[in-house]
Amino acid sequence: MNFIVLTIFPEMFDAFWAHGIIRRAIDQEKIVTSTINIRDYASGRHQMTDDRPYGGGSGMVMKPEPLAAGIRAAKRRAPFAKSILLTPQGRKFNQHTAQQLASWEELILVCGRYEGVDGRISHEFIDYEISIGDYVLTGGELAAMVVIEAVTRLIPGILGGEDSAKKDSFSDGLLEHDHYTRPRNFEGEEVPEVLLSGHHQEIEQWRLGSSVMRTLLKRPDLLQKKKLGEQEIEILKKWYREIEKLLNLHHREH
Ligand code: 4FL
Repeated sequence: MNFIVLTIFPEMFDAFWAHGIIRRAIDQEKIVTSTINIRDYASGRHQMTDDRPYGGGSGMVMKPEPLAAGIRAAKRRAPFAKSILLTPQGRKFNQHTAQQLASWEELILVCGRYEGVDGRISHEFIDYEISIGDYVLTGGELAAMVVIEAVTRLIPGILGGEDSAKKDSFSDGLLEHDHYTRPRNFEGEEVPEVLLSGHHQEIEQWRLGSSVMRTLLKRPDLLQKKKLGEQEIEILKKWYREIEKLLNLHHREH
């Protein structure tokens, strides 16, 4: 995958490229990364990249010429690239979008600053607009990093375990199960016995139960959307019966 980032702060990406999974992906030549400084394509003594909005109002707008020239330069480096603008107005980014983007060979990520970019850029130079959530940042740089990291993790051969990405939260519509490591007793709380048993089938059962209940408690919206399997329905029914028993007990007392 070839990622090209257009930004007025290319230095923000230096640390990002240099660590962890991104660093490893670059070293293993699974991804190629570069930045284009939008200011390099701005003209005039001050190389301004923003200007006051037509029609008045507060805030600044990113000028179209430097962005267009920067995107054209990126397209020369990556002729088949799709160009993505990071903006609060974009489609909400999720794991599914990450999977779709991972199937492209080349991506140009355009980081807006200020109040936004000139409308003619979004109309004529951008294939997709992506938001990472309903909040406002001062620029698209952090959003671009989020997208690059989520996509890079999905490239085959990058994660330690080949199937880790498949077992991740969201990939099957459920949250991950609880995880435990040593020590067995931490400040009075024990690791669930079954995880020490070595019975792989029981462990898998327990993990599915943990996933389903965690999702029910923390993200019920995910369960509503998901098509539940037979095992998952059984788990919910089991807990439903437990709750009913408790309620009946209390009912008798009151
Ligand atoms: C981009 C916010 C993507 C959320 C300001 C400039 C943003 C953003 N997702 N805020 N770009």
